[in-house]
Amino acid sequence: MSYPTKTPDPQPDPQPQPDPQPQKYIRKNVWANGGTFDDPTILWYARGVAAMKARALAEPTSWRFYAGIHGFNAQLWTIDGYLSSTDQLPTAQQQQLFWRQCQHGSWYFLPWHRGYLLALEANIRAAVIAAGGPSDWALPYWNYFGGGTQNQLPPAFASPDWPDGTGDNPLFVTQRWGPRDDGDVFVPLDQVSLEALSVPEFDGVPPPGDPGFGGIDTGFSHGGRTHGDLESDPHDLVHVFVGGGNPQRPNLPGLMTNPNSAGLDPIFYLHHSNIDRLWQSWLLEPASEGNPTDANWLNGPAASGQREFVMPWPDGTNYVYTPGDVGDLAQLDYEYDDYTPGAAMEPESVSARRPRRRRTFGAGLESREGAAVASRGRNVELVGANDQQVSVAGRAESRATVRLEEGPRRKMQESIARASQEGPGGGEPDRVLLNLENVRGLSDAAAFEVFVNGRSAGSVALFGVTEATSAEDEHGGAGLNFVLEISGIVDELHLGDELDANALDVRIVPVRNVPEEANVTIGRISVARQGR
Ligand SMILES: [Cu+2]
Repeated sequence: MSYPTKTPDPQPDPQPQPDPQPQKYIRKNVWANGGTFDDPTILWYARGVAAMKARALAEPTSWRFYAGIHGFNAQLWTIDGYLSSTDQLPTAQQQQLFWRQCQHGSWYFLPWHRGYLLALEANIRAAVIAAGGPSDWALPYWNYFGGGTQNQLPPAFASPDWPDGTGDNPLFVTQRWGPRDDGDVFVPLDQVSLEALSVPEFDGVPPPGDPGFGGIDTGFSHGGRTHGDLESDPHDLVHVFVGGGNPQRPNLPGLMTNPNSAGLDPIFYLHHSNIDRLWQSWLLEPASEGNPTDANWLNGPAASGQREFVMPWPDGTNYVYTPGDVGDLAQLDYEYDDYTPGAAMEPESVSARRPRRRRTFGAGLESREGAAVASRGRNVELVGANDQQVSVAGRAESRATVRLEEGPRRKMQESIARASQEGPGGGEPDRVLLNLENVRGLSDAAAFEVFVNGRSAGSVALFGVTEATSAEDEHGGAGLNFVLEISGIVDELHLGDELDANALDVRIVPVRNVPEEANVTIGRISVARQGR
């Protein structure tokens, strides 16, 4: 399909219009003009960031106050040089209202971050205008999938200097170590994918089922355990590949690597601008079922007595919003210049190497376009699990055997056999999901690729794991859960008559060094089927 580059304007109406359509701000690709300070959008972003950075921490429109809205950890900020003993923190009331708000592991992930970006953008724009800059300034996005060198950190962010050679480039941070922890910052395209965009449901089912494109139904969730499909890949992976870890100090994450420091890095907002753009790309996919219509999503957690989503606006007022307020881009004051998810994925990308169900079966999502699409089954059954905790350390692979129970395995195989023999009329085969349960550890930078019977099932990044491992965490330190769809792999095994073995062989391969001291463990590895 083709993607519109712009929302079409409504047809001219012969009747007089009381309110003309307000002009939209256009968010553009940061690489459109080479990603340097020659691009006025980037230059003015830098000046706006500098203005926010010049404000005191306790000022609601300061750079650090905004980072604290996402997450805050005094120890981490102090080590990284963003908090000193002379800083006055916001009052307890201010902190309770605004700070530690970010929504992860939740169906609120996308709408919360959309409002966060809107407010940050409004603050930067106000600073830009105050300095005599363009009144239509809009936040750019970093589309690492855009082809060519676009997976590299844009040059304006990579140098400590302004274009005139003087230091203090506000877009530069030292704690950005990249995927190899050596300071070379890029997104390795063989570890990320756009597979989330082919998931039809916004809200999925809790583990061990598919968490859906946008995440599972939760209340206010500052640090949820199970991330939605887009949140896991590419969102989490890009965070930890950009931030990396300090090679001199194991377990010390780059700013982007930990949710409690990510908002301090100016590249954060361009990454999230791209994630926000991909939400709209997904809505434009024929198979997409659209945003939730459930009142609990539309009205947000405040409707049931929990915290509200609220941002400090540049004029001193508060911007309070719900997911329903921000779910439809047509109702907002901005749009993107392009909704193509990724122009040129490298041929060696994970998604190209990974077997995909829609290629294996004629009854894939595409062939059902236009037909009355019955929503897919949401019944989940455990098919099997390994029998002990798995440790991951260094660069060494870890191995586990997942034994499959006779009954559920046969049901799963029968549904696949029916679908493959009868083609489009054979019904939707079971989806098969690999679960990494209770993943704990002290290195948010850790990332690994997971293989099932020698085939790549995708990569996961442990963004948020340190917090999820702490006993003070809202889930008592139970760790994170990861869900990888392995339907395509199981289809291949079925077609190759390799599925009769009563077990699957799972290999966990670190894509970067996992410090020994981080004690990264996977509580259990299991396989579930999801169907009718
Ligand atoms: Cu993020």
